[in-house]
Order: sequence, then C-alpha cells, then structure tokens
Amino acid sequence: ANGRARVVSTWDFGVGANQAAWKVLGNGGSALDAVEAGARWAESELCNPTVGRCGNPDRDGVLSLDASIMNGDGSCGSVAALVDIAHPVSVARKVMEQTPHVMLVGEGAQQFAMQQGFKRGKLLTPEAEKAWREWLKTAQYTPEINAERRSRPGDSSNHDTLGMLAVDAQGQLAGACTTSGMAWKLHGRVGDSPIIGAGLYVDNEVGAATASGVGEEMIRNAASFLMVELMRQGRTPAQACREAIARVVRKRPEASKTLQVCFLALGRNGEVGAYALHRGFVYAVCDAERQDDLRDAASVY
Ligand code: SD4
Repeated sequence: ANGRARVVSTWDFGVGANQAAWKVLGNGGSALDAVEAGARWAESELCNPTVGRCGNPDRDGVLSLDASIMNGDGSCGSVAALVDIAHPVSVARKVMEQTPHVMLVGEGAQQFAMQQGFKRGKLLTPEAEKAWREWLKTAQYTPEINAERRSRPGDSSNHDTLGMLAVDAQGQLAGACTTSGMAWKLHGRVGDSPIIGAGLYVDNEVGAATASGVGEEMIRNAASFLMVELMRQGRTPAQACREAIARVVRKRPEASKTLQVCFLALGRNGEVGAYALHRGFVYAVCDAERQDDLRDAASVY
C-alpha cells in the first residue's frame, strides 16, 4: 500500500523527522499529514537551535518562528515572525485550512493561533539566551557556512532549518518548512521558509522543492518555484537543484563564496535530488525500503 510513498528532509536531523513522518506515510496516511508530523517532530522533539522552541533569537533576544506547509493541489499556508507559539507548522496548516488567506505574520499570526486553541508561552531556552548574550559581546551578523553537518552524539549545535517533501501512496505531494530563521537576524526579518515559492513549493503535476541556508538568496531567486519549474521543463530533481544553485552564483558571485545555500527536490515519481553552494549539506531519504538513509549533496565549492 505504501510502495511509492517517500519522504525527504534537509540535514541529519531529517532522519528523525522522516521517521516521524513515516509513521503517517507508511500506514497509508497523506503526504500532508506526514509532513506536518515530521515538522512538528523537529519543532519539539529535538532541541535544534534553528527550529522551533529551541531556536536562537533575533538580535533583540526575541525568538520568532517562520513556517510553511503546501499541498500538491496548490493549497498552502504560512506564518512568519510568530512569537511564543510552539508549533508554527500547525498554525500554518490552520491558516491554509481555516482562512481565505495564505500568510499571517507577527501579532496577527499569534492572535489567530490562540483563537485556534494553540497555547502561548515563552519559548526561549536558557541555552539560546546564553548564546545570545555571548553573541551580544561582538554583535556581528556573519552567518557561518555549515561545513560539517553530521552531528556528533550529544551535539545540539550542529543543526539547521527543516525542509521536508513527501509523496504518498496515492501519488499526492506535500511539503513543509520550519525554522527560527537566521540567528541574530534583525527583529522583524522574515526568511525564505514561510514564503511560498522561496523556501517551499509543491505541485502535484511536477514535484516539490525546499531550501535551507541564507534565505535572502532563496527569496531573490524564487528558488523553490524555480526548481519546480525546471523539473516541469524536463530536468531531473538533481539537475533542477544544480541549475538553481548556478542561478544563485550568477546573481551574486562574490557573496556566494561566503554563504551557504542548500536545495532539495523531489519528483512526483519519487526521484530525489540535492545540491548546495558549499560542501557539508546532507539530506535524509525515507521510504518502505529504508528509513535511515542520509546522503551527502554535491556542491559548487
Ligand atoms: C532562513 N533559510 O530563515 C532559513 C534559515 C536556515 O539553515 O535555513 N538556516 O533564512
């Protein structure tokens, strides 16, 4: 029943997120329910300084979360700059299903979440607050290239945004993306993850794509939409990721040397591709055959 089902995710913690999604997908559940479950796992089960309740705050010490969810039929929802609500991906799904809108931000998103029954509570962990106080000593915003992404046991620092794409047994596609954004960002900064077409795009006719890294580059290039459109024109997922990365480099060759951008794509037939600007991007693949596959992506540098 789950023969063609598959779920893929960014980074090494994508293995755990995939397994949470597989509990749904492997039992004949929908891709949409699967990616929500996988993203919720990353938001809460794991203490990850770039996702959910354990995320690092912005420059002013405020932890604000961005997330999106998209179904292969084109329905989608997202939240940006959401504060004090633990499961942004589920709020994004509510935006998709319970409102005529696609995106809610800031206070309005929080108000909506509370109306939908989500609990409000301070999320910033003592560890994240400590890291922020440490950062304040220099207060330089210089995002690091994450060159070594296979975390060591007990290491919680080595993590990033979760982008997840799935195809279910019925051939329906869905995706989700969840993040606390770039650590020490300006207050009010929104990244690519909640922007449909930048951090996530899904189309049942073609496939799905997602991204991690410095979100400004994804927004500039409408990266996830670009990957899906390249697949529509006949590129494989791997070719689409590679060509989209080439676009990022062409647009900003100098900046591309010092920032990380990572792309992941899934064809409607289940084929997977990935590519990054810099080495170190790993992605997790999970299907009926294997639930713990972690692969290295090729890169420009
Ligand atoms: C953002 N793309 O907010 C996210 C951050 C990220 O690995 O992916 N970090 O720009």
